Amino acid sequence: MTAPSPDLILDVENAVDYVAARAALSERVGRVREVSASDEGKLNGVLFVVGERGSLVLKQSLPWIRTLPDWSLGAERLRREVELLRRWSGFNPGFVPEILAFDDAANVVAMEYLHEHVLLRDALRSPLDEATASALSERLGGMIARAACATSLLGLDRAEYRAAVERGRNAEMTALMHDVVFAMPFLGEPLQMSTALAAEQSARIRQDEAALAAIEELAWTFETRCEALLHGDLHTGSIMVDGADVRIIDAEFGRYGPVAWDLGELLGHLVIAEEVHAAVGDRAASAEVGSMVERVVQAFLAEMQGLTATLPHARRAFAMNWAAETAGSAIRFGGVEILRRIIGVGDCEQLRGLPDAAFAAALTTLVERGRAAVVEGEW
Ligand code: SR1
Ligand code: MG
Repeated sequence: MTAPSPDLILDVENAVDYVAARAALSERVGRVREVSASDEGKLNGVLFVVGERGSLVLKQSLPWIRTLPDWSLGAERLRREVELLRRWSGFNPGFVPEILAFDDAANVVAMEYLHEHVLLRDALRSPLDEATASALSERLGGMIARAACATSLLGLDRAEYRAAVERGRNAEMTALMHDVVFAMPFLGEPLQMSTALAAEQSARIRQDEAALAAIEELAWTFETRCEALLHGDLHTGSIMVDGADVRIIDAEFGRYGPVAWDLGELLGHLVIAEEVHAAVGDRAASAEVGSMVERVVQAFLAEMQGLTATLPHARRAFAMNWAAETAGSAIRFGGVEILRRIIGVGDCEQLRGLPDAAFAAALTTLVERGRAAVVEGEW
């Protein structure tokens, strides 16, 4: 059942008045020249506002999923996103867009408009040069390690950690992510990408006892391990890049959870990009993106080495064992992320528009690799 409509639903027309009524926003943009709506973003509405003096983005959460309006979802998710982005900017300065204002009555955040940045998912559609692939891998792996250290028991004392876990609960969004990643795709729910081939692969996975048992275990870990403050949905559509400059967006799933989920979701999407290039015969681009999978993991481990260098010996030994174990579990989480994008409601935008033969090749290979990652812990 759809939730009642809120008083204000921002659109390209009323956004002009919305900005004009708020001094901090109107001073930034001046007289508004153009407002356009983004068609990205499954959950929330996003408007780009460009004025004579400057620009900004307005993002609004409504009490339903934007692309699935019959699906109710608490609009306060945006407050969680704002909190998480503010928190992350503390240990990852420069990795988060500037937050200009948060309106908790209308659930609207005004943020810096990153004109030059594009989604990493889109950047990965073209071949990356070696220097950019290398710098991006280093930044992304390092960023995940810094968040893990700063918000876990490695960086907080026990009382601080317990309070942070308590504050960081995000039950509704955790339940949504659980359902769309670990449950619905494997229960035969209607497919988003309803091609015969996707349906066939979905039926195969649903009869694969080894895969289903491994996914049960991952769902358990996802729900019960409150290690550190996660972004919670760190796929390549939640990361904006300009060359090697990285900005993290869409943090409404932020919560305490297993670091391997953040790392693994990212790795899974790099593997998807790798296989899309392979399916259209661009081997060099495929190899370059493929190499980022290992490079992100190495950067995560290297940053963990640096960050834990001054810890007492035993704690450091534990931390590095934990980091290695996290890198292993990330492959498994990456596998389930690949599978759910292909056979679930989360959708795999990267495969859209591929010629039939390339679509079939990418889909089949990705299901094989996703399954191997989940069951064997290897891509
Ligand atoms: C209802 S589909 C929700 C998915 O979109 C977001 O990007 C998240 O990945 C989530 O799983
Ligand atoms: Mg998102």
